[in-house]
Amino acid sequence: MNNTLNKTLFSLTLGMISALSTTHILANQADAIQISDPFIREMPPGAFATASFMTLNNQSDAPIKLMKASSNAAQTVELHTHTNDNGVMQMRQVSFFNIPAKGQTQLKPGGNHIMLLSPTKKLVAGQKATITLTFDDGSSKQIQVPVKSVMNMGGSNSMDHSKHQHH
Ligand SMILES: [Cu+2]
Repeated sequence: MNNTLNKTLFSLTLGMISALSTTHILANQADAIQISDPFIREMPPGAFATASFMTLNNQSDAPIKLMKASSNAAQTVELHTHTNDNGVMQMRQVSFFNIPAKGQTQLKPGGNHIMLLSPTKKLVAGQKATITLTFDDGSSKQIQVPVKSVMNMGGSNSMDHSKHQHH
């Protein structure tokens, strides 16, 4: 009786170990994402928002979603994209950015970006802010992002992206 029970437990344990080792070989998603060229656009005087741009490289064999971003420099951080409605560029909040398997997603002016709303400090070129990126497996990555002044993205209203070049 005891012997049978022990054998059952033993095989159950073996089964669990092999299940774990086959499904958890990969590191978490945050480790599979490499960030290149991150920056935050310097805030023009009087602005109440700015944006961060970067390239997200996915080194894993599966697509990864960036679900959320937060920062020590802004009260609200949103994932935004641009849409072209009859020639009018508008920003829209999206629920995630997809980063394809073995591929990359570029966040750039006029396209996808991380919106920093209600900054908690003035973001001036030369400073750095922390941005935390959270992926769909719940893992997260913290990066130090330099603030840069980007001349050709000017305009007194930081929400106005209409000056971007069009094809
Ligand atoms: Cu935006």
